[in-house]
Amino acid sequence: QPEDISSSSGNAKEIKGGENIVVHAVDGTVSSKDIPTLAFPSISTADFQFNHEKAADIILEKVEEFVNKVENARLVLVDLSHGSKILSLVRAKAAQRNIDSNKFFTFVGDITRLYSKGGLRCNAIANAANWRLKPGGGGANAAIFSAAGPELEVETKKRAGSLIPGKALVVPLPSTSPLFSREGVTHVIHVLGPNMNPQRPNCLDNDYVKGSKVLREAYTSLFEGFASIIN
Ligand code: AR6
Repeated sequence: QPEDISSSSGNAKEIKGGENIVVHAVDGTVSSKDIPTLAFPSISTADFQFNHEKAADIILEKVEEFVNKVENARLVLVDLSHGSKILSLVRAKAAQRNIDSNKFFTFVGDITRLYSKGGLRCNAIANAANWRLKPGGGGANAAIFSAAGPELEVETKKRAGSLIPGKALVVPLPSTSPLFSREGVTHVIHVLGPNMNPQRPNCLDNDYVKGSKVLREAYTSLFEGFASIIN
């Protein structure tokens, strides 16, 4: 039985990955492991210094909205370590809500290695971007641009030169990108969250009325972007 990934287009493709991974996308039939999946980091909670407790509430509110609306899709909140505060908060709060654990769960791992290191297939990954949509900086942004190769910067530039806080930009990856060939990721969705770090542009100076509104908008745009590539 060949390994397979879902294909939003339904076209048959064969992607040869590193080591012994041969991935076949099949003809539209969906088995449980083919469910369109978006992996996302917690937007704004590291470099952008957004309050974790407030962010966790917003993540769950937005996740719940999405999973109640979209039938055949999964969302996965990812962070690098088992000690992740945001993952613990979200897990604890999710347990108190009525969220289907097949449609939303947390996962520990590098968002650029979810399949090759963690065995988790994700069609799309979200990037906690900067407003210039540039590689580097740190965190998820640096890791994703570096893992995707120059293709991501080229494809991003074709679509936009910058991003407003609260907005997302869907970027299809060419099959030559290692994120596609090795990990099976077909789309990166850049998201710009609210910034509470005075060292970074557009700092909201602890204005959590504005900040929470922008973080909600960011997740709405991200999940709408994801919905647009699976429908
Ligand atoms: N895999 C999974 N999760 C990660 C990874 C990774 N490789 N790297 C970081 N995280 P951050 P922000 C988690 O700082 O707060 C950049 O410099 C991290 O632990 O990436 O939105 C950009 O250029 C945290 O839970 O994003 C922007 O200027 C989450 O990802 C700025 O940072 C988000 O942390 C954006 O800051």
